[in-house]
Amino acid sequence: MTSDNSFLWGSATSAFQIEGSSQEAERGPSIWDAFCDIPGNIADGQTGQQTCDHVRRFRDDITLMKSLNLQAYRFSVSWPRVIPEGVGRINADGLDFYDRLVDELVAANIVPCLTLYHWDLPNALQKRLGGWEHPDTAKHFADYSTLIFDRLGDRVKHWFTINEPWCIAFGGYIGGNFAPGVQDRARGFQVGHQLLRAHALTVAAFRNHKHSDGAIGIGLNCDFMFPATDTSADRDAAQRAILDMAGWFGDPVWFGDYPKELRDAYGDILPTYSDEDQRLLKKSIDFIATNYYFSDIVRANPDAGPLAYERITYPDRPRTAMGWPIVPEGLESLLIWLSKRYGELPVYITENGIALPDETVEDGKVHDAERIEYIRTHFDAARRAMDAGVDLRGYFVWSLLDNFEWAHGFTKRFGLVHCDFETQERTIKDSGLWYADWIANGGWDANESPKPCCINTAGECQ
Ligand code: IFM
Repeated sequence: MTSDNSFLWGSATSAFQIEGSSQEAERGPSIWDAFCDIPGNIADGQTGQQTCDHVRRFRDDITLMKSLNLQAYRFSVSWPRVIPEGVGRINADGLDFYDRLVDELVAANIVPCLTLYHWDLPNALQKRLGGWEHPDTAKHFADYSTLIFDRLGDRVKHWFTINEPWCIAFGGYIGGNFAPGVQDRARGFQVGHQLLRAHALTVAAFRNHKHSDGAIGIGLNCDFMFPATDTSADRDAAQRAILDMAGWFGDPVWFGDYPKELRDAYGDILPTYSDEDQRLLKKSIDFIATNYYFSDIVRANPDAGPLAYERITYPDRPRTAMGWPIVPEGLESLLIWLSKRYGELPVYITENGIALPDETVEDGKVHDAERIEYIRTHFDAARRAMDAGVDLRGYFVWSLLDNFEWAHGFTKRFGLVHCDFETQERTIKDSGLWYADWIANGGWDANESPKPCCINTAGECQ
């Protein structure tokens, strides 16, 4: 993504999670607004109406980014803020907001990295077409994306089409804990299929655009899977589990089709691409972008679903407030796996971070030593992957601000900066101060070897 191979230290957010819908630059409703309106869907009954009120406070938030010494900021554009019904009428105020945001980032010498879709589909498209299940939604997405290329492409050179298609398809249509709350595997596969078509159409539009002098990719979320034992049965099962998650979306955007293992296991419920779709999908990424939070252990089990594997959570690892085990070496293994499979392209870690319980502001400070430890051990894991040959070009800590954590509402805090959702007061946490120093000091010390991970795949200290 960077033309000169320089490394970007950044942080990330998304539109629905921080912007609020304030009167200024008012947005149309998204599927997440509709989902929040159904009692029981969001842990604390909260909504995305105000969140961090970033639309009105973005200048102050850029000042905070400067205090953190961020070199890059990854944010998403809200499709329904720009085109309230998903097609047709453009909300000039909405588009202006992103124009000003990008201008101010550039003026602050912070590289704007733009995600076109982070889960907030215009609800009008859900109601009228059935959302991502309908092939026309992919075309409408490419048209909306072209509008953004037209308006911002002179200044934005770092693009992501869709953030975490796995979460959209699996969480929204198989698990059902995300909008729109469906539980049906075949429909989940159809949604994944159309998301990939949307990505491919958008990348084709980008590559034919007058502002195509940037780079574009898709943000994949991948847990890593370590085999439970060193038997070939468990090793193969772990590979199938990785393909089920990372390969579901990673293989099509590089090879032009789903992994054979998925096709063999799922059969006809996995849709088929036309020749034209395959042509557009193949090599439709300029870099690998991955979001990493944790890993699991995998065991072969012929009775456990079509791919015959079972995921087991680490029994003895410390856990985050999300209940996720802390497995830094999984990031190292994931980066190596992705790089080997997908052409040794440049790689970006587009999200990585931790939610902690009970964070409070005392005397203007938030002491979050566990977050510093989490981030530091993951930075070291990334560095080991670089030493093993991965062409890593950037790292975006999730998240700049505490924000609306989807079905968890405001109960999980991921920020480097604490946000009081009543007063909107921001407080830089100890981790934010630590990260500012880390960036100012140039990241890993060139003379310092990253610490080896002392914990093996069984969770024991070696
Ligand atoms: O907050 C989310 C983000 O929107 C997508 N990736 C995972 C984060 C933490 O759950």
